[in-house]
Amino acid sequence: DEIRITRALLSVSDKAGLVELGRFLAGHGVALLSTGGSAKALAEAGLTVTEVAAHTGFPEIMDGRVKTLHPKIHGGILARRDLAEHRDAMAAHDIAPIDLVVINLYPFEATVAKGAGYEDCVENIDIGGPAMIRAAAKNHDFVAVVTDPADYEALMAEMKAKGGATSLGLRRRLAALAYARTASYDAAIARWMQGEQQDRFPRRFVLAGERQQMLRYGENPHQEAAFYATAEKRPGVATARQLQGKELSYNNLNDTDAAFELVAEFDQPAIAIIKHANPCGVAVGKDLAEIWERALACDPVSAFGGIVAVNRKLDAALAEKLTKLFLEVVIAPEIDEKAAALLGAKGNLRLLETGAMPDAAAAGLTLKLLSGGFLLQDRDNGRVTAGDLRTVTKRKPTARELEDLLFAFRVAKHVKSNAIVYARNGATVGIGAGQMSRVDSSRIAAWKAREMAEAAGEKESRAKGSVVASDAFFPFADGLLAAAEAGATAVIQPGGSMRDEDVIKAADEAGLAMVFTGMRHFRH
Ligand code: 93A
Repeated sequence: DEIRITRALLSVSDKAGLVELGRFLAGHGVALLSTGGSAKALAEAGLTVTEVAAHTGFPEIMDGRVKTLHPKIHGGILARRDLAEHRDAMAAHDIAPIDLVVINLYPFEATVAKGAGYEDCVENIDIGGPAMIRAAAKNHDFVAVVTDPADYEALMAEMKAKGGATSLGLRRRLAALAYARTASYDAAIARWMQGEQQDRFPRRFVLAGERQQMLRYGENPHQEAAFYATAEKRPGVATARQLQGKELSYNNLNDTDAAFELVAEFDQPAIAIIKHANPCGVAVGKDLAEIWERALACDPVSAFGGIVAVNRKLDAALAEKLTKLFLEVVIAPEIDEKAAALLGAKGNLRLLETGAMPDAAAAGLTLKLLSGGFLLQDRDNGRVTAGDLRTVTKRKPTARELEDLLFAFRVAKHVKSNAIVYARNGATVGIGAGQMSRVDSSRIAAWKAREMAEAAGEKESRAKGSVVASDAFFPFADGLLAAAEAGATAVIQPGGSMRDEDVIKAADEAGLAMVFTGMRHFRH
């Protein structure tokens, strides 16, 4: 099963580590074959290298579009060394065996990512590279294929240990990686082309991911898990730099994503505290430390062990306050040096810096795996603004109510359905999440507003003088009446129920101001 490498073909766009590898191979008596740019780099390092064109006797033509697509190359890679017929064909056509293929492809993904034009992207579709990768991977019984500089080390280690040979085990692992690479490469090309044609729900949908890290376990300890990054470069958990703290867990990543996407909704400074992917306190304002107090006040019990997202540079005053509470993760676009030092005292706290905020209004997709398939949809980038609102009650909301209504509705978008959110003065005061009946979510939210006020020694429920948001319409007047009873003065909801008339009548009778958004924000 061990195959000694006698001839290697190196053809790489990313030249990192190429010379070191070339030198190592030459040191093991391996003959080097290479294409234009790669050959040049190797020769400049003083290595003896044969150009593919010299080897095949056929020049690189058509701006390099055809350089390795030649039987002397593909025959050398694909020949079965154990078949007389194949060996005879090699002899008859003067084909030398190639036992190692080292390739990384034209940087198609990077070309698209930097916003290059159509022609440029097309020219960066590698044909010869994938052909050789697939050929070498198919013939892994005899040939090793390396598609990533990250794997040079493993190859060299094994060759060193085995006197210049590779094992079947390694060649199989590399072959699987190779096919995953050509698949992800073609996936990127297909996604780009579908995008160019604005085909958002194509007949064939492909998606590729690169493993970022193995996780200790999944949602539960008996589930194994890993985190993958896609080509989308949205600022957030996948692109963040972890400044300190323990390894992120599956649930940490999921909750942190929810927290960061929530604060991305707000133009003004905002803080969200998340537990089990639902907010248990959100506030907006001017000063982060002061915003924190109001976000935390919503439900300080649930906030314990929570995940905190901030949409501004995390300052020392806020950091000081954050150290007072046990938190799992803090994420922000930027973190002040002093703040980082203060949070450093909390060694286990995972601190993430993203460099930027994601655009909440940007288009994108969300994908949910079902048994035997998946659901693909536009990400919910709908954002209700004052201009979208229609007042349906006799009383119009006051300016202050209006602000809180829009705030509460934005928060409700990030609460699992059925979602009810009470808010007052730019802070949530009661959140009801994930109930099967809307009236139960209403009750829970109102109860929270009362309980938390009581626990804080306040005389009145915090729902008093608040506004309330519902992610979907109230099907009956009962949920709305529960809110009025709790002390809410204004309501925001999509509207559109068969019984809207009854609900509006009930609101008028209770003296509430109510606005319809015309947009629903279910979230499951
Ligand atoms: O244009 S290609 O599709 N045609 C080919 O025959 C071919 N052979 C290798 N691109 C081809 N390659 C690619 O060239 C490799 O996959 C590699 O990315 C690149 C290396 O070129 P150079 O050594 O000239 O920098």
